[in-house]
Amino acid sequence: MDSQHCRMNGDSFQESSYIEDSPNKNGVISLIFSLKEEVGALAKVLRTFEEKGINLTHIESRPSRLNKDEYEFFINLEGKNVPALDKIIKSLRSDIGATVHELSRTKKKDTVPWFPRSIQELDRFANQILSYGAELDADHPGFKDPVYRARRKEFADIAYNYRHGQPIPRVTYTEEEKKTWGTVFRELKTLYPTHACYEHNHVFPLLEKYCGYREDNIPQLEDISNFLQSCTGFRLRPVAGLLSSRDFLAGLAFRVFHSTQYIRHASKPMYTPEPDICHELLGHVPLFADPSFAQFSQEIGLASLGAPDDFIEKLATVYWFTVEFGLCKEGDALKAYGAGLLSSFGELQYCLSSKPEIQPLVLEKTSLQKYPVTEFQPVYYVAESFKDAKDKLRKFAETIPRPFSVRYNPYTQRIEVLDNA
Ligand code: HBI
Ligand code: NLE
Ligand code: FE
Repeated sequence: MDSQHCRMNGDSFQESSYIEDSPNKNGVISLIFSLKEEVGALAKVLRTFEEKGINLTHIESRPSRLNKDEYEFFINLEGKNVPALDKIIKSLRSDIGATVHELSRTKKKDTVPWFPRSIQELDRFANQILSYGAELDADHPGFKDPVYRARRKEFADIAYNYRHGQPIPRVTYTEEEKKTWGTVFRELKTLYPTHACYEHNHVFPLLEKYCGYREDNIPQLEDISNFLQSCTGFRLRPVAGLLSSRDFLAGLAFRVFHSTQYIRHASKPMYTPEPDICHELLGHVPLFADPSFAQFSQEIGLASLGAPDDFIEKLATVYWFTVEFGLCKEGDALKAYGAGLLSSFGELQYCLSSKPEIQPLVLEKTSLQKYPVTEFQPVYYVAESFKDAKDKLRKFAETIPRPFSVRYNPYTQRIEVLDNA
């Protein structure tokens, strides 16, 4: 029951679209209902349960946060007589005018994990960072560097405090940070003409012209976000560290890319396993300015909404072998479009050498591929084109066991859910 108690104190319980995804094994059903404050209101409800012979095992109350003349009641009951319970819930709603949230029910095995329906709801991910947030892991090159750690905390705080719609705070980078950026920028720029895909090379000069991409300047997320919005509607929002795959992919459904703002430790400019501003700005950003790639990326995001965990894992793998480490065909040549390649001097050369294994992108197969996260990839997958990848992704998404389909309404910036039931 603990998770449900927590939820009462958190924000997510106010969301009526939330369906609890961990039904209680003991056959306990939890409900929250709210009632207008008046004499006998609760007694009336309790009598309904009594009449139907349903045993209440727990009850708590608190004033409603949404409606100040209402009270909310959290109850547990023995879930033995489910048909009777359905009737009670109906009657609470229609006869008593109560708002009822059903938090868990054993029979709901095929429930759907919560997902954001509006772009503002992405604010909820801000403090759900997996690792490397303000606290760095012990094997991180910055772990023993107190100055680097303090700096990372400053960046984490920007991300924690950020809300949708605000301008992204500008950062004054230190001389050391600019030097690290300069090294990465200079080396990569020599490889792009021969190793990067057409779209990357096409957009890069525009970023130099409009967004301050220079060897001696780390560009600002706000400027890039505005530029991307004018190209494809993609925007950036700052993030403190790694999000779960589910949260991260959900952002893409809204054409929102969660971007780190800190830079890698100065001791290792050529490769880092975690995303940093070099990776985001040199690897990801140029591609998000391309309409076809933007659409492909959003398609992965849409496929992820409300998908079961095992499917999220497959989509994360597809994301990995496309957006992060994808190769594509250009005539007879292979080029890199994956951001993890385009931001790593070492791996960008390696991926087009004869060393790694190259496979065609076949999502049924690609989505099951195991991969290392802290070294060069042994296998890469080749896309025919972004459009082809998007068509494949759509077909793949049709195999997700979801009782609904989704589409994004760019005018309202909301997800529309179309019931297939
Ligand atoms: N979180 N902030 C952030 N940045 C990423 O690039 C990222 C993430 N979480 C998961 C992830 N990437 C991918 O590896 C897939 O799991 C989607
Ligand atoms: N290895 C990449 C780099 O060094 O820029 C980052 C990859 C992030 C997934
Ligand atoms: Fe990335």
